[in-house]
Amino acid sequence: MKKLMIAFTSVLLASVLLLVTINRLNAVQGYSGSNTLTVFNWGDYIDMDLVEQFEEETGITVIYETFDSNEAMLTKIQQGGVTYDIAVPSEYMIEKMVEEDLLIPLDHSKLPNLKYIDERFMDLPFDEGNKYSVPYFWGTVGILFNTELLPDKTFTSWNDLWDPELENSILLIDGAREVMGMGLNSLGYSLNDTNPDHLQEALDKLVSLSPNIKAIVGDENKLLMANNEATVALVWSGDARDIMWENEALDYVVPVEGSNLWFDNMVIPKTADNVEAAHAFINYMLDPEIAALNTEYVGYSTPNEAALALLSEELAEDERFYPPPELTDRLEVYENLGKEMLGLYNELFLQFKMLIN
Ligand code: N2P
Repeated sequence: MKKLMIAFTSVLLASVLLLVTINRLNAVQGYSGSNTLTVFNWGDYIDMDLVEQFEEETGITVIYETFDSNEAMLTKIQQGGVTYDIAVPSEYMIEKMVEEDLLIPLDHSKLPNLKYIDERFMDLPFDEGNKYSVPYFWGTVGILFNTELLPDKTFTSWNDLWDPELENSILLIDGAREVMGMGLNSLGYSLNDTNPDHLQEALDKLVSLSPNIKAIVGDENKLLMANNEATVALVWSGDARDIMWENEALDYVVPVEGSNLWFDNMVIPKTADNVEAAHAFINYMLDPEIAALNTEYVGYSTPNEAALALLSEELAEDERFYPPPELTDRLEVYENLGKEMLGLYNELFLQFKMLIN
């Protein structure tokens, strides 16, 4: 009997060990391939609880990485060292990535929730037929300012930023198109201008703004503005929305000369290792309830019509963040200006940055 007990216990122990080993192997396998999804997104641009929920629902492990400019994102994808399954570039960058053959065409049969996107945001010139990209968020670029700390200032024009009283006050986005675009717009030029003389003029104009610049920053701008450590910032609209929830003294305006209207879309880069899971993730993010929760969390404007209907009126009807066509009509979408021109924008911006930081 004792022998029988020992034999039985040994078999039981061996089975438990085997099970543990199989589980371990599965976990490791998850990280090395088929059950892993690598998402590459802008900083502060998703509700991580929703990512966790996706993992729970699908058993897919999400590896999440962030970037803070289209240019930085492109470099990482071109290097090809990481198997990014999803990226979220803006329109002009999508066009460039298609040109460089860096994207995989989407299988629309795996994206039934695409029907919830407002048709205004579908089939745009940078990706006709949405062959490669699906709308994620959209917005504008404008000025965020503190009405309590600057009670006598009004901000309607880009040129209001050149006021000598704003010495060492302004935060700028760390983006070549945004900052050069502001310089160009302040001179009455298009933010897609390709005349090198105009670009040089824009740089000179930016240089004359340098005494007023406090810093060129990434997502730290939120904390600095929320804590009254800076009074003015060049920002993307959704970041403004998010910071204004924290600090009620702040307001956001899109200057009269015009500005940028942008669209960030989800794409599957050629670096992808799990195209199936990438489609599942995109479709999940398009679900109206998920998109609504994500919108409430990040503050950006959703292109998802069904999600918008689930949001509070206060959020969905705020024209600062859901600007009417009269406003969007006078805004410009960045164009893909070609390698050389984008190189010049980057180079001039770098010259300016070196003066500031
Ligand atoms: C989020 C950045 C949004 C980028 N922090 C706008 N294209």
